[in-house]
Amino acid sequence: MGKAKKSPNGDGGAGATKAAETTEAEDTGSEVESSAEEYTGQSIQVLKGLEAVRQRPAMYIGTTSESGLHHLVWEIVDNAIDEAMAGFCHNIKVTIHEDGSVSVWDDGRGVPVDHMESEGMNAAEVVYTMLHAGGKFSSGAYKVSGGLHGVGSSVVNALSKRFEVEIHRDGNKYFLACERGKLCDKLRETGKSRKRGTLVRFWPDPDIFETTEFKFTVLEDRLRELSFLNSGLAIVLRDEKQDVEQTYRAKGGLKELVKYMTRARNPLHRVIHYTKMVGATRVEFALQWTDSYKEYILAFANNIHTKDGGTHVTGLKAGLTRTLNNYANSYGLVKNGALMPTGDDIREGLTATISVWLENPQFEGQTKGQLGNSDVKGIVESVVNEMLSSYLEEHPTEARKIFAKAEVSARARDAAKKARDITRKRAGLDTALPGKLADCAIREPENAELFIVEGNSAGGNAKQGRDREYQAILPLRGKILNVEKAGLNKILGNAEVRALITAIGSGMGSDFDISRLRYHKVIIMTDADVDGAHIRTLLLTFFFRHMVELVERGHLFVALPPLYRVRKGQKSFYVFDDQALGAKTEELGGNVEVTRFKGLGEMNAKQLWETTMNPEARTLIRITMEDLRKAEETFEKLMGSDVQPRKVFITEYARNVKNLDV
Ligand code: 2B7
Repeated sequence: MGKAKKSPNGDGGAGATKAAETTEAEDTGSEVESSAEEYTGQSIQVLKGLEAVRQRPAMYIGTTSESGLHHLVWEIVDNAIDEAMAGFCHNIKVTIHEDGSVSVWDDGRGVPVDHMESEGMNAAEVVYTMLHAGGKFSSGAYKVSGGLHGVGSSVVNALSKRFEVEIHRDGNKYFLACERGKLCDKLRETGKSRKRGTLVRFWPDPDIFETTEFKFTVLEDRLRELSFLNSGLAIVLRDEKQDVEQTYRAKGGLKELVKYMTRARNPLHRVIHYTKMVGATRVEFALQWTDSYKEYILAFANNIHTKDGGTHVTGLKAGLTRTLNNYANSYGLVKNGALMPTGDDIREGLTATISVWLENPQFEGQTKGQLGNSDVKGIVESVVNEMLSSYLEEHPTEARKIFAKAEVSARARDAAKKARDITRKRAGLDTALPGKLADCAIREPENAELFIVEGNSAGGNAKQGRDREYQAILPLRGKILNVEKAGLNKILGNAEVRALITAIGSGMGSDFDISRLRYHKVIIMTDADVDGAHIRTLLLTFFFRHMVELVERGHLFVALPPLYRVRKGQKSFYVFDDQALGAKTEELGGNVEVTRFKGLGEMNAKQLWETTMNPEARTLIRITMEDLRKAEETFEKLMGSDVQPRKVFITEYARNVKNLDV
């Protein structure tokens, strides 16, 4: 529904009907749409009246699917709601009939039936057979309940194979009928009546709609909502096919809507509910805080749910913040050094509804789901401020509860923020390099390598054996923390982990920044034993959790130290597993001296360089995401209480190395 609907027939008037006839005679149909060249001013002229609606129904009701079908009901109901808003109608009844039609009855004044000189037609006929008859009948303050601004009735008529109106007015009963938008029974008096009101019944045109079956459940939700929005109005929904009937009536208006919304939660107080007129604008709001952490704000403008908020919602929020801040200040509720709750803190646990009525609502945004009238913000803000301040003054107990809730939220928010700040800071923004890092000379990360070495003695050997030009050594003492189990704060409290993060330089988690990486090769160098495998798994888990990009970009490696040295005479060979040992021994013809390296510390600096650190001879394994996932899986095994699978894994993992060197 948009302003676009006005354009094809904006001038309205009696001519429109004639033009509609012309259109039908020529049956321009879809040609008009498909041929851009023929889409001239003249063609546009031809597309007038209700025939235009039939040719482009989607332009008027959005779609011809089920939702478009139900839209027909809303267009009619909107007129009844307008009559209720004007104060003349108290009952609306919507009936789904067995023959597939829907009727809407309201007990308002009844559509006028006088002859209109200007149109040469009866007023009721004008209302139902001409586009844009709406303006001519405007009388109340809010002619817009969201529909087609009074054009709705004629649009529904155009899209119905049959359309009937019965008017009860001035003691008489009147009737008119149309087929596919064309008047077939001119308005006539059909008898006396002691009732007042309008009855519209229509049969949707199956040539237009994909489905013509109305659904109770679809109608139900909106009618209930309308009853909350129009306090006191009784809306009956009846389905003759299923013989079910439902009455919606909310004497308390939005207050009852809020109660309905918080029915499953624990409210801190009774619903706060106010209504006020400011000039021609009516503001109604209802509030209730519960012990939940969520915020629910439901907003309406002229009965339309503004799902994307808008100026009324901004005004409500501003009013809430201002009022509660003022209240806290005047009662000295915020102690020295304590935090003033923010708007978000104040709205934690709040369920609120706001409904505004204005003469000219502007619906904005992609789906027109946002109220745009800028003056509404200030109006709502001051209404909320005025009403809520006096509520707080008069209800000190409730006021304290509401404020206490906001305070708790403020403290929680502050604690969360502090934790985040510490994380950021610790995660590498403090750039002082750790004391135990033996850094390399070069500053170009592309060629620099960092060896993470377990234990001090291995660390010492690595420092001596390395090429200090481009190789840095970071010895880690003892087992690094089990990052799986510890919280982030605890992890960052661990000096070893902090040294690691700082040395690598790129930060961690969401603050990870690859451009600050200090070494393009980060190499884990641990013993070839069970402990070494364990610490390696812990490190891999840490990287997976907090620096996954390091792995994704291929910067993480595991160094593979030899397991044995095989010596024959003056010659030494290093082998990496039992299989290789057998092969080598065979090759050398037996009579060899075999040394098993239990740890890196058993190798001297020269041996460490020759076997594990020298790019010419070493074996590095680039860690892949797949490896990380495996480490992750095996982590369970490692950390579990079951000893056997742990042992099996460690032995396999430590030895089972493929994808050699880089
Ligand atoms: C803009 C047009 C559509 N209208 C009136 C008066 C009352 C009235 C209506 C209506 C839907 C289903 C039953 C005004 C407004 C036409 O002008 S439409 N009631 N109900 C309705 O459509 N219900 C009216 C001023 C004085 N007397 C009557």
